[in-house]
Amino acid sequence: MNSKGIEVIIAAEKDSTLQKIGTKIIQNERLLFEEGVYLFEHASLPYVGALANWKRESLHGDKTYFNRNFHIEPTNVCVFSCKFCSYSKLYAHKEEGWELTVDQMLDIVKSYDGKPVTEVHIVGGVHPKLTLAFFLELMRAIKAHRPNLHIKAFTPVELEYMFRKAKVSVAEGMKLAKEAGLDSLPGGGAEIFHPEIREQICADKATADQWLEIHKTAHELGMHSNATLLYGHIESYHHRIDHMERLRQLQDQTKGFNTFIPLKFRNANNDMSNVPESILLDDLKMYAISRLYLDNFPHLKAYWPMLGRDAAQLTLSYGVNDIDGTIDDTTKIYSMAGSEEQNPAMTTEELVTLIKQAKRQPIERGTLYNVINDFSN
Ligand code: V47
Ligand code: SF4
Repeated sequence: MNSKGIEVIIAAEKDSTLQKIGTKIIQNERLLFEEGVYLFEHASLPYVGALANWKRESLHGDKTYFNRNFHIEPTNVCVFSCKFCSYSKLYAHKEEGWELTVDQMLDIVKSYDGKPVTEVHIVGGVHPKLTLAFFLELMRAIKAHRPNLHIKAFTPVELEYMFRKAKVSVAEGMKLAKEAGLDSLPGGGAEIFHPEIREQICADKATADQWLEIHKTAHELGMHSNATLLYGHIESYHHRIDHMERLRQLQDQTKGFNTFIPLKFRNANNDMSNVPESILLDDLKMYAISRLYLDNFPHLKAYWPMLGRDAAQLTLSYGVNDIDGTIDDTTKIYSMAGSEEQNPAMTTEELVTLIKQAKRQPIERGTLYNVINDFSN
């Protein structure tokens, strides 16, 4: 949509505060905390959607990125007990879970030999016996086998525990991880930063400050990272904006974040199954408002294994310009939590079709948004 079109939509808005917010957006002015909350409370989906779509098109045109990736989940045994987690087993019940050796994980990597994947995403539970040394060995083994495979691995929850056990500082630990082959950090473990909610849903794991410190350290070492927000459970709108505000402030300092990924809470098989899931209209508003509030994040991603591919396709009209990757049925986190994607895998052709159906331009990217292939034609 051109700027005349969005100006007409803003002028037609009856609420003068929403009009003012719309004008700020098209003048590239930063939204205040209370304006973010106001959007959640008062804006209609078509209004925030049009603004977010305008913002997305002014940043990226129709370009919509995806990559060819696979996941490795080293273990689902975990010392923590997040209430929303449908996937982990406490160490006391470790025989019900899984635990992969370095060789088993290297075999997974080798099973992609000759295939055009560019990224391995490694995250899992926090197993008390899997040490920093173990994961350094894993990364060295992967890099020795396939040096160009980008390793996007470990949440600050896993890293904080590994570093604490190994008695190294965050700075030392991150340096060791980088030297062993860690290329970037995924966005997981962020959940909701605000202590009012964090203490209710994941009290015992890394705090918001620890999460932010580890990402900051990664950025200072020249690495990029992503950030997530787990939404649609017991949090309020101001908790969501507080979370985005903390990310926006760190990004102002480091510019190290690539992508923001809102993660829809799924309620199957966990201790929060009594909490209803958000409706599609609110999912789309979440994406749109993220695009508007996080003005210094280049990319906004819809993670289709969690959202389902139909909803993910819709988000491409609500600010989203990235749809993650092929996945190849290598993650269990979302199928175990009740996602409609029970065996998440999409071929490149399916991803390209999904993006083209939304009248967007499919671009295969590397993890750091280098263009690998333009599938427009
Ligand atoms: O931190 C766990 C979430 C995250 C549930 O960086 C749940 O490219 C919803 O961060 N309902 C891990 N969400 C996954 C993650 C991620 C995924 C895709 C891409 C990237 C990236 C990062 O999964 C956890 C937690 O927030 N999660 N359980 C659940 N029941
Ligand atoms: Fe463990 Fe992660 Fe599940 Fe929390 S979300 S219990 S840290 S695997």
